[in-house]
Amino acid sequence: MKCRKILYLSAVFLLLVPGAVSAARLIKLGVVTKPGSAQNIVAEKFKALLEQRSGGRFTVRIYHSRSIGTETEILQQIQMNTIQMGVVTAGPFDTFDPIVRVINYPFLFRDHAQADAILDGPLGREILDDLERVGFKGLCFSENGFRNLTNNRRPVRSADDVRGLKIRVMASALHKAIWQALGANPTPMPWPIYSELEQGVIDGQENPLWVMEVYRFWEVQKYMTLTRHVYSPHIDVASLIWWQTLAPADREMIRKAMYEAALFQRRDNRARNAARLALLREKGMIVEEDPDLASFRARVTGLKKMDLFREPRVHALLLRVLAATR
Ligand code: EAX
Repeated sequence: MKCRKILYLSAVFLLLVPGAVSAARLIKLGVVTKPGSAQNIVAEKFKALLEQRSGGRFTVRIYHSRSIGTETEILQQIQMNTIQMGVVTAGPFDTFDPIVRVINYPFLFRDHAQADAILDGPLGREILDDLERVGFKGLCFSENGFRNLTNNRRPVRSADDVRGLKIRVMASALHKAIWQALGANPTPMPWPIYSELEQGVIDGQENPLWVMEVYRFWEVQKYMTLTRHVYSPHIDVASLIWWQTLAPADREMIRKAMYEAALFQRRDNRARNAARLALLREKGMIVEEDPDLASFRARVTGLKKMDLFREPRVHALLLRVLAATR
């Protein structure tokens, strides 16, 4: 009898409280790279934290390995809310909002500590908030990492050695301009690029050390130069349309889970770089650890005057970030 009453009361409660019985809310989250990649480590950590903390009210489904398209296509789907979240390299954002070029500026950050201080601080927040104008809720930054050049033609020690190399770049106007300024022949191409490297369609590419490890680039690239020319964050974003449907407490829970996932992944990524370098050498790559970076810097200083930064708000922010990192 008592039991029946409870059943009845809970049924009434469930009818009266909309959402109380709705199935767990499904969050579709896109990354372009495969399991084991920097983006996936963020995504998996986020999934574990959020599902546990929400007591299963949220379920995160990760789409990886280009199963829902390139990074540009993932961003388009987030804008439309056909998927809700993404961990996406900052590069391809620059065709959506040119403000992102500011953080992809070459030789901007001295080291990880400086990158963290700026990106986790008010300047980083301004960039994240600016993304609302193009339909993204910017949550925080995790990392791809400092990018390094690899190629199959010759050892690269100074910027002169780059001349004429056919280098794959991301779908980013700034990345293309950087390699043009360096004298290379930049070729925009979406990820992944293993077969293009293997077939010699391109001579080289640039990415952080984890990429060379996870995608076995020692099999298709001979020379690596630790150029660290761009510090490449991921921007961890949600669809603004979707975000606006969430209760404030859920927003807070999601934001915190993603930030903790980002902090976890940055630490994890950095801790493994020394071993990666050793592995790539052991596998036969020839590594230039101490290139003539002054020659690289000299070629890219003109970029801040380019059209890429002509919008006043973008230019103003670039100058402030340059001043803050000097
Ligand atoms: O993480 O396309 C690229 O070069 C990106 O760095 C890619 O997401 C690999």
